[in-house]
Amino acid sequence: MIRILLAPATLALAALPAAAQERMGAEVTCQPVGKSKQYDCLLTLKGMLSGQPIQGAAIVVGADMPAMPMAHNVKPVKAEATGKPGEYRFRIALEMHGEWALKIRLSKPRQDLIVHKMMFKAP
Ligand SMILES: [Cu+2]
Repeated sequence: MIRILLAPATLALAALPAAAQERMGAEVTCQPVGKSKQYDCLLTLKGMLSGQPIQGAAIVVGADMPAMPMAHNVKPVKAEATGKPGEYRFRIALEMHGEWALKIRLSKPRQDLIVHKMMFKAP
């Protein structure tokens, strides 16, 4: 009985476009801007299973240091599409070098939060 009821729901989910259901993953690479603690970053957003680039996303990126909770107050920035499918760029001003957790907050294609830890070393 339960199996019969579940089957149609599973089919309906499978019919949705990948971006509407699949978990999203982000790859991020950053380069320091001169000798400042500003970084120019490229973010690639993909479906974690399909690897398909996710286009038309609305993304705001914030940052915290996992080792120093509440110590920093980095202004979140909007990421802009570069034109390459699934690729976005943003410039973020960090307050010190070390390990940061980028908080990649999406409002499109759906609400999501991807936390991406990475090291920011002195140039
Ligand atoms: Cu810190």
